Amino acid sequence: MEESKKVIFSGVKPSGDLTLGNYLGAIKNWVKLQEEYECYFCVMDLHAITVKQEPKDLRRRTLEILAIYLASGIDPDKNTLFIQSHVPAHCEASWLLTCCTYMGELSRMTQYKDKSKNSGGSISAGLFNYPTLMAADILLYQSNLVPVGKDQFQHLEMARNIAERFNKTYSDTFALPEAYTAKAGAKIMDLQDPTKKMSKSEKNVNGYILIMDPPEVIRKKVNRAVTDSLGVVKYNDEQLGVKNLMTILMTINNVTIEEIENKYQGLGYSQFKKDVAEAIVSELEPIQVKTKEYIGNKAYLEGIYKKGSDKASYVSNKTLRKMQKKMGFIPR
Ligand code: ATP
Ligand code: LTN
Repeated sequence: MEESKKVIFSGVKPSGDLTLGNYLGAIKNWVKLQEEYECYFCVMDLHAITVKQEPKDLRRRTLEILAIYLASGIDPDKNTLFIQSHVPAHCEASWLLTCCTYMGELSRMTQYKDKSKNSGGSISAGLFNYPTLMAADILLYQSNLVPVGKDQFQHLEMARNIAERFNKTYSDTFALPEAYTAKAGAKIMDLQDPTKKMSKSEKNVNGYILIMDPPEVIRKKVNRAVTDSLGVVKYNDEQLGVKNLMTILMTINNVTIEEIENKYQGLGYSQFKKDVAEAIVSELEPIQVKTKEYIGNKAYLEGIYKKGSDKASYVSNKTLRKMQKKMGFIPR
């Protein structure tokens, strides 16, 4: 029975403190999937260093992300939770896949184009090669589904193409992964510029809400969120700021567009914003309390990531050995 469960792989990279976008677009959905699937949830620290990181911040954030996974309700007994750099197969497989990937396809990636614009001229080769490491993460576990926000679809498509190419060249080796998105929360936008996604790498702190932001900061940021002068709470592309706040409310409170539009008819934005802020606060506060408890218990976290990397190493090495054998490497 256990063997027949479909496999899920996903992760967040510790390149900044996690935002409400990461929570609603990714982590919150994982919690719902853990009963039904065989899940691997990873902290993608190797992906974080594609842009410059302060070592002590990387260390702190790596453990904080693991604590946030647990605090959000991901059960370490039902899922494999681990840190990417603890499983060397990811780097090894990534090189093999790099040699099955074309420069042309890598250079078309939107994330690469966006991030290289902001890197001040010195773009690491890692940033360019990022999607092949991501393909390795996914393919090593024979993943069927990858729950990610919309911004990652292009990378996932690429992982699928690489898998198909490898299967065709060397015979069937990888399951073909598919993106999995929940209906709501797939893309939470920046509060100051609702044409771009909420990102932990954004310079303007008012653009994002962090999972660990104190309640008064959350209230202030929502209150300052950009809206418009129309004064009606309506879900449409003319009012991107309002639309984004509605998406947040829908995702957290599980309500429909119509319910929100009806409730705020004739009320303007002030009450609406207050309610959005309270919804966020009541969703995040219990997670913040638990996250702090887990961070205070390093030995417990260590037990989880060690057990996780043992399991992940075992599973991923099986696939890696197959890849090596098929490509013509002498078995060790
Ligand atoms: P950065 O902004 O530094 O590139 P990121 O937050 O986009 O980081 P990750 O930390 O790797 O990148 O993202 C982890 C997950 O969170 C991915 O599945 C991604 O799709 C999702 N995610 C990130 N931002 C948002 C957002 N604004 N809305 C919905 N999902 C998001
Ligand atoms: N690329 C993703 C993070 C990431 C990931 C993965 C997500 C790295 N490896 C494997 C799902 C599966 C991002 O930037 N959000």
